[in-house]
Amino acid sequence: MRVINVAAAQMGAIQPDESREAVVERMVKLMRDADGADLIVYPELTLTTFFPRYFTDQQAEIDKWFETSMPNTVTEPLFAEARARNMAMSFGYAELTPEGRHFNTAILTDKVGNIVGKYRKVHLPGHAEVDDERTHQHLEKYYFEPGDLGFPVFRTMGGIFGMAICNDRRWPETYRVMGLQGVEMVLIGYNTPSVNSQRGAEGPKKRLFHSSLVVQSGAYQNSTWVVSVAKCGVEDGHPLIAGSLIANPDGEVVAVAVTEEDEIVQYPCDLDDTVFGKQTVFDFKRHRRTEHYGRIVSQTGVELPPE
Ligand code: CDT
Repeated sequence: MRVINVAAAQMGAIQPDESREAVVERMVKLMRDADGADLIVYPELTLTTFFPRYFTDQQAEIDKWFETSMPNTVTEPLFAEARARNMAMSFGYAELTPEGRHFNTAILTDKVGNIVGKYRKVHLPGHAEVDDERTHQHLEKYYFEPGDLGFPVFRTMGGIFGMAICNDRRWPETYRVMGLQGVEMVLIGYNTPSVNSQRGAEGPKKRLFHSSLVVQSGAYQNSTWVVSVAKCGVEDGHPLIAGSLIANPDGEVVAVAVTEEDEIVQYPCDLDDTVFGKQTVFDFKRHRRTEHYGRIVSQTGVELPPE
């Protein structure tokens, strides 16, 4: 048995004027609530409101949402608490590199607070320019460039861990690239608006269904644990779905959030539960037929067959 006691730390709304210090206090409280956890996982862009809903062309206004180093003065108390509790952690934040590049990033630490993994969001949803046809803006393509690190996995705590961020969870390629590196637990944070900005009839029920569907199938098809963690509630009038969950390597939901607020969803995940699926139906080496998968990497859009 290789049990990792995992706490999915769902976070309720963060308002635009809420300070990073106040958010870190909430994160520390969740850490205390997750007593006994080996690993705590927070959402995408944990430290601020979901700012890509706002447009500004002022660089200083853009950059104020970003962290230029990690850990930094504001997050140091979180790292200290994690170290004191011997708890590994993962959280998302907006990263501004010394070269001036902007990424939607997540990190993973070991149990003594060292950063052992970094991931930069690859699949950026939304749009790069203000679109008045939508009920709300989702300007991730304006604020960030696509991640440049691929989908790496990291050995820590006796297992193999990977990360993905929000929209990445909807793409089977995300899980498969990590599955091909033997991933045993995928950590995902998200901010998903409760309503489709281009189809008002698509509300929270369907959005929660899709969120769970993709995570469960990613888990099953790669025989891996998946921890999927929301920032939710109503931010500045904009509702975000909750539904944080932990899926086992059979694709079953073993623990799920019941509120739309700060909440710990905890489960003892045995990494050895990934072995059976990886050695049988999803033994990639025996069963994959890569000679037929060329289109997956040679093509982005659809190419219709000849009429
Ligand atoms: N944050 C994030 O990636 N949210 C997207 C919303 C898609 S609608 C533009 C998601 O996939 O949940």
